Amino acid sequence: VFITRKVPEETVKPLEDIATVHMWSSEEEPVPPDVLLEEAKHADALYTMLSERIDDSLLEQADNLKVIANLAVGYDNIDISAATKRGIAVCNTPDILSDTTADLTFSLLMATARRIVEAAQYIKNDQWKNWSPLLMAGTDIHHKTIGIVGMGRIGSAVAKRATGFDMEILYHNRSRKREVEDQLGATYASFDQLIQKSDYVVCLAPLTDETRDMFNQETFSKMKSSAIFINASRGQVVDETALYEALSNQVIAAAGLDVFREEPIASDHPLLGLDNVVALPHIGSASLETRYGMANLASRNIAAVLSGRTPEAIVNDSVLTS
Ligand code: 8YV
Repeated sequence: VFITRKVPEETVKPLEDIATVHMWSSEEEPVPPDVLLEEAKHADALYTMLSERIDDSLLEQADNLKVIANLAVGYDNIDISAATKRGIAVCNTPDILSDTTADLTFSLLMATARRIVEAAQYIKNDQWKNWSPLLMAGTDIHHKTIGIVGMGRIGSAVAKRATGFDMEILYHNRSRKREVEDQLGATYASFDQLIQKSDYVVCLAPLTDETRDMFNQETFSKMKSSAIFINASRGQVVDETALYEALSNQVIAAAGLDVFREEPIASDHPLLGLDNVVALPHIGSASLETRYGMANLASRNIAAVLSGRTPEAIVNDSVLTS
């Protein structure tokens, strides 16, 4: 088993009973592509992160590979059809991270609306010399309209949190979700209706050919000028140049971003220079409880496949029967 990042030792123990485990242990440097390829050529299992691209040319040389376990619910870093055609199982870590990611998404929405980061920096910079009625005045969250794009497990958990703030909930998704309509009072909207009516446009959609660049100059221009855009899914759903223009020219009011097109982003990234942006380093699922839970699940997924059992979370289950 080759693990592409340093994960907690204790979560790897069950794997060490059944396999030889190699782990890339540098906290500073990602695994170089040539090391990944060399390890992949001999490995029965790859334990990967979003940062590693697992493409057809790598898989072609990975003759022994039986399973790839991603430490993420998303798997857009892996060529699923190339893995499936070679009978390689691709596993992920769904469910366990939904509430934690929803907590972060809602925190980001609140931090952006109420200017929490800007205000905390203001006081630390010793700028708080006086008080005025509109000092660091933000915008309300309660009783506003939230539009959730991507009503999957994380989207539903965000909608649930929004009910506690008496928000009106709109959602857009590939398919209607009757349970969020019946249980949380959410209303289905077309993408255009949602972006036009929402005070908070929250993207939780996976990266697919349909969602790539779905937030662009045209979509930002249709949003309210008071709208706040929150992205906790994938950076590639956003045209960042268009977002920068929209935020600089008050086409929309603010953005809270946990994800970027190229991660990690450089400190001179234009979006970081804007006061109306709250930026986070892709920490949606980063609570200790959840990251340990995800790591244990990734190990269990690998152990299951290598022992001929059905893993708890598999993306391409057709390989189990083929
Ligand atoms: C990742 C995520 O797990 O699960 C996902 O799809 O985006 C995150 O929770 C995290 O960035 C580690 O790869």
